[in-house]
Amino acid sequence: TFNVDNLNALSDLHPKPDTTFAYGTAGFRMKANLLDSVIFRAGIVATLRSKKLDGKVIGCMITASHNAAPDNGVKLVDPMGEMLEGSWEAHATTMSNCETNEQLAAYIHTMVSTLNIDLTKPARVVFGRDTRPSGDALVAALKDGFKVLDAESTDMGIITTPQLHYAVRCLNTQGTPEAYGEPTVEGYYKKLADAFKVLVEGKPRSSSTLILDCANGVGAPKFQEMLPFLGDSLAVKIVNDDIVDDTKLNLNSGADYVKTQQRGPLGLKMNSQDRYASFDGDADRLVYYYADEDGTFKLLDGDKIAGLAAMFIIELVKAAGIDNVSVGVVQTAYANGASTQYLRSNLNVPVSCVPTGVKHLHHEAMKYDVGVYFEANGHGTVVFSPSALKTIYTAEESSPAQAVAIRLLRALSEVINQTVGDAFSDLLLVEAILTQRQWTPKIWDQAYTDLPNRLVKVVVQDRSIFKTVDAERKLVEPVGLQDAIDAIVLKFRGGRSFVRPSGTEDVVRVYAEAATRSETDELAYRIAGLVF
Ligand code: 16G
Ligand code: ZN
Repeated sequence: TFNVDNLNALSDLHPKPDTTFAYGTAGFRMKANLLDSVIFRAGIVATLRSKKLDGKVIGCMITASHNAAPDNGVKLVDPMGEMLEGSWEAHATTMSNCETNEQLAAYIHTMVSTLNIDLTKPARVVFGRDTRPSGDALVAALKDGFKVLDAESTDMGIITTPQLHYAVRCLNTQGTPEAYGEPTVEGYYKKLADAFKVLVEGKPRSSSTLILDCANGVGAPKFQEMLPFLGDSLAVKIVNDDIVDDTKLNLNSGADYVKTQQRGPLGLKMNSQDRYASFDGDADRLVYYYADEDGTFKLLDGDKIAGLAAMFIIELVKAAGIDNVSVGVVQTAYANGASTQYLRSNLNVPVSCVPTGVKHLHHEAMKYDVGVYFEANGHGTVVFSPSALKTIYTAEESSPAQAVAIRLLRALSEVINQTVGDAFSDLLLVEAILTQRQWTPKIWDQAYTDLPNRLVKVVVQDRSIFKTVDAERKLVEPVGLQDAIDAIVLKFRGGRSFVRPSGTEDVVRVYAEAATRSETDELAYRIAGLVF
């Protein structure tokens, strides 16, 4: 089934530019005009992965998330909707860097023999893309990649990243006891909306308006498409929904802008009556915010969402009388110190810290019966173990209060996209909890007060010399630098700071937090000075 002439003919259509590629924490991501060969070859990797897994469906998502419009990228999705396994990221990297058709053919042969891939097995792939103008041409390259080893492919068109993850899991679990849902966007909307309706049933709707900034990305048309399924259970006003003028994508808007700038989208007039939320360009990140009475901007980021979700789930587990179900929260070093303190001391919930990147958080969260994980930047979800789901679905009520808690827990497990962080699903989760509690964002915000924090980028000669341990909280190389950092941090009240090389940009990031704004800024400045 592997015809080298066929490979050569197809590969000639997608020549490799003079660039070195790497499958990083967010897949391959760069200027779209460099991606043609990479995406063609990603199609081959996806095909091989599917054959290796006995024809299980593999997903390919063409997106560059919160990056600017000229960028694009590709991520592969494993059968249960999770990120591609680590060892295969390395294969994708090697294949993307083969210089000639001969090298490419040789590497395919190497993979087939070392990984024992049976080429007579079928391959099935499903793919989608965001709204970027480069998407169409890159889809064509991907399809050529599928032709190399005859993968059977399904095009889901323009969709959000989490919708693709959802579809992959649905396709691979259809007809099994773990069936996840209908593998269509309509199936996705219906599943989320039905669960949401159960979660808000009988509760008065908030009189304030939810204003939803879609970063002029795919979240806009897709959330619009979900609204009829939600009916009158949720009132939303969508803003930043221009996907025609592609220069507007993620521009001065969206979750990344709001989180990093600590302000609302440019041009959006905020008032203290309403609540606000922002998606990023592929709708896998969510942040909330509001304006205080005096007009001060207040951010409710991924840490705040994790705290809200953990609080609600812990109380439901207790009320349902299934205390044997363990709940845990997973964060990264970027989590605000006040949020970690709140989780540990107020909620008494175990908190683990892992390196940046969704796959680390997801993996760690699966160690709990119910694992809540969020990055401060708004990417996160909740995962339920099979045994937790079994307990939740077989629990028997001995009081009306217990019956309510069990019903809500079941609906929560349905409204949450357990495959990956999903802005739609997380938004419905937050709205459900606020409605259940009849809380305003301000009441939600009162759980704890964020310590002032500052994130600084430092451009260095060679970021690969920075080596971290302890979930990126300590540097072991360059030798001596951590001692210098510690000595400075000690001088600041409530001081905390760490330095790590970025996984997505050619920079080193410095994070600092301290008791006051000015002390935080000074701390960040002094640590950055050490790194530079
Ligand atoms: C990637 C990660 C994101 C992380 C970011 C950090 C995934 C799907 N995405 O975008 O979770 O926050 O990288 O970037 O894992 P950095 O290494 O440049 O700080
Ligand atoms: Zn994203």
